Amino acid sequence: MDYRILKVTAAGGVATATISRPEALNALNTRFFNEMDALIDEIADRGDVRVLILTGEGKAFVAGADIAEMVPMTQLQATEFSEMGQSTFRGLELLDKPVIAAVNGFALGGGCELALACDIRIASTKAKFGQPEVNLGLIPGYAATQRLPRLIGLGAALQMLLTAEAIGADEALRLGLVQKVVEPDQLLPAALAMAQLIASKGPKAVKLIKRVVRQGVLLDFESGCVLESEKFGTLFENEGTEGMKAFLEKRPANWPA
Ligand code: CO8
Repeated sequence: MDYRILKVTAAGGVATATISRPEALNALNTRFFNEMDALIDEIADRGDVRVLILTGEGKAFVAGADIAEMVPMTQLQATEFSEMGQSTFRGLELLDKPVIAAVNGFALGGGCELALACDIRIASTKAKFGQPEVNLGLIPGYAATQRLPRLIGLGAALQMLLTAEAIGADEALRLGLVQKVVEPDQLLPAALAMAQLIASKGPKAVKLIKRVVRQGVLLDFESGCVLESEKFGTLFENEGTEGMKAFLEKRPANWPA
């Protein structure tokens, strides 16, 4: 794929994709979704990448879906634009490798929804999160109505969605919307350190934790436990056996391919 909006680098098991359309505060257009779909496929296939970091260039992470692209849309086109974004963001959740959002600035509307679809969110003190769709006479279209209440609870989610008031990084941390807040110059180092820590763990276990948690939250408790036991078993005579032996032999694990 000829990436024009995403700037992708990879080193030490970690890929970083920087959303780079700063003149429009990285607003999400059709080109972005096509590139992100291609990136998800690429990261899934790359043996040298274990964790993906998403961040934004300039003062925004992403200031929302591209309002200029949306304004002439018919009802059918708008529904399709919403479905396209939902499918891409679901792709991040279904990707078998963890995705960390390093939120550098505005994460509004579709930008907050993109962060919500990542597995872990780290925010700079400059980050601002909000769902301002209601200001435009719209509702979210990339699943914030579904992911936000699941992440921060019904009352806090409805407050954000109905008032359109943006919140800062500390409030986002208090609500559990982000996992960590750091100074702006520490954002990428902190995301990279977390990504490298994850990349050093058993690769099959990392993949299965994401899969079992992501599937499990959509299941009832008993079905989720059945899934966990089944996947737990697959790590024996495999990576888990090596990890346990390494512990007992007081040596670093040599993860099987
Ligand atoms: N779409 C398109 N262009 C944008 C967007 C956007 N979401 N946000 C900013 N821009 C552009 C501005 O138009 C401006 O362009 P220009 O220089 O050509 O005038 C440039 O980026 C810089 O923006 P500002 O001058 O406004 O910068 P400020 O620092 O003054 O303000 C803000 C920053 C507060 C972030 C402001 O830009 C803003 O309020 N942006 C819009 C935020 C917003 O409402 N986002 C939600 C959009 S709706 C959405 O995301 C719904 C998702 C689901 C869609 C479902 C599909 C149908």
